[in-house]
Amino acid sequence: MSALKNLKLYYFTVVQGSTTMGRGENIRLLLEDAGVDFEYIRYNAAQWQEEKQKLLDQNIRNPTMPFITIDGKYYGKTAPLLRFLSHKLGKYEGDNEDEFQLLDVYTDMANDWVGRWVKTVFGNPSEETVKTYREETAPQTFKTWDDILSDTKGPFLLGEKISYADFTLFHMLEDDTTIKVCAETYPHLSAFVEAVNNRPNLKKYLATDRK
Ligand SMILES: N[C@@H](CCC(=O)N[C@@H](CS)C(=O)NCC(=O)O)C(=O)O
Repeated sequence: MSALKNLKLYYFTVVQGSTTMGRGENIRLLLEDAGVDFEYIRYNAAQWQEEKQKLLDQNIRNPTMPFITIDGKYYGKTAPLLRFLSHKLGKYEGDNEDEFQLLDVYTDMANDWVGRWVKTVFGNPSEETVKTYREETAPQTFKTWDDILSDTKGPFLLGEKISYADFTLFHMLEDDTTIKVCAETYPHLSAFVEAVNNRPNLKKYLATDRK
């Protein structure tokens, strides 16, 4: 784990009044689960504009948050960071090429989900957009993930072993509160959430104020 010494994670302070909403939390959950020591640096919108300019001045191309630095070196973009960190840690990345591909697929699906969900939360969405999402898109999305989880013995996407895609799924279920993940309707999703909540390091972290 020495390769991950002096790691800093950067994301916004608050998104829609929440200190956990948004992409930064995916990375944080992985780092917390792995027990990696890191500093979480939070910027408000104005600070980010200043910091973004500094990164551009250092020839960092297309800087966005979340990003991390390891010994001062910049690494960007959420899903690539999850893969990069998993690879460095030697866990969470799957055990064979089929699993690597599946995790890519699940991450892609979660990104598509983010794309659909954000339209109902940000930018003053129309009533119709919200209604369609609530009544059609969200139930379909939740059902698909429940079905995927039913393909293995669970509780995680690849079965017994947790992977980086699980942190993304878990966090999307935190962000998208359209539907309650109850055991009657979504038994596999419900068991999944419980299993993530009970990961020893995450259990401690999730009990904090998560600032
Ligand atoms: N594909 C990128 C998207 C990153 C992104 O759009 N981040 C937003 C916050 S969630 C951001 O940094 N917005 C401010 C900006 O682009 O300057 C990823 O998954 O990390």
